[in-house]
Amino acid sequence: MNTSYPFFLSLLLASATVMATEGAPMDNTSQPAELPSFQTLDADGSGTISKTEAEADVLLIKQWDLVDVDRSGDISKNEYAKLESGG
Ligand SMILES: [Ca+2]
Repeated sequence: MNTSYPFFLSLLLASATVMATEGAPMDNTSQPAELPSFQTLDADGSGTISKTEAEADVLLIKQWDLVDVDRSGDISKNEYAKLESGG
């Protein structure tokens, strides 16, 4: 039985580490993940974020239809501010 002990112990430690990582106290599921600033995404400085510019950020392009509220095809500063504040 002695020979199997170290293996068992390392297994125990490994699963404890996984649980510690997964059980982190911060729960971000309902919050928008970190977003770049409007200025960062508005690469050409036009004052709106085009769909091409939005492609620089996976999270933004995923939510494009939600963010582009008026379906103008661009994201205005106001629309982006709403996304940043969580809707
Ligand atoms: Ca732009």
